[in-house]
Amino acid sequence: MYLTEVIFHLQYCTYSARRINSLSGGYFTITNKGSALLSISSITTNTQRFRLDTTGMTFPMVIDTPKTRLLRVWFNPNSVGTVSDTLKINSNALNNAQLKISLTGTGQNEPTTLGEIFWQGNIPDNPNTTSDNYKVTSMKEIQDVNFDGKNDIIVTTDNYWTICYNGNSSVTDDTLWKFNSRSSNNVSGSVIYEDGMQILKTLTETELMM
Ligand SMILES: [Ca+2]
Ligand SMILES: [Ca+2]
Repeated sequence: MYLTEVIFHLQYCTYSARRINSLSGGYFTITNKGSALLSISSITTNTQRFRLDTTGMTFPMVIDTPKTRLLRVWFNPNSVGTVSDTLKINSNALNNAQLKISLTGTGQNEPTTLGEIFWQGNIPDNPNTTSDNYKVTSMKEIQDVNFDGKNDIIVTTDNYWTICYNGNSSVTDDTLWKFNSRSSNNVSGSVIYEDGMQILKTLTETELMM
């Protein structure tokens, strides 16, 4: 029996063809199948075209057993053609102290037509509801919240989500954060129409304290 055994569900990730200068997430899970804490000291890539999303993350990243953690690696092609890289995950796992995942993606620069769909996704289930109406009730642009220089998008849904999407996605959607507004039968409320959602400017620390 391994003291700390790590299981990765992917050995490679192919991002396929994405619009150049877009930012698209690839998703990985790491499961600690051992009997001790898994401690990940670093996760690296070689190029700037693939980058680990470190939002809310500090190293060493500790994963309890038998827990799973989702990771996102952003692909940002800046020219036409295929780019490859290797994600290296260094940890105390006895079965694989440096796990490598191959990353491949292709930058594409096709002429676009009016009304073309740049990316799309499905509204997720809300685990706080038994029945879900996946209807989008409002959608607005928000200033750039993930610092890629492109504005992002807020969507509210009838199944009590307020979701912030990466506006610069390509092909598939990427959720930057989401907020549930239903905590019980008595405490719930969705944003039911466009005027029910207001986008505020980014608040300073002083304004937040007021
Ligand atoms: Ca549900
Ligand atoms: Ca953005």
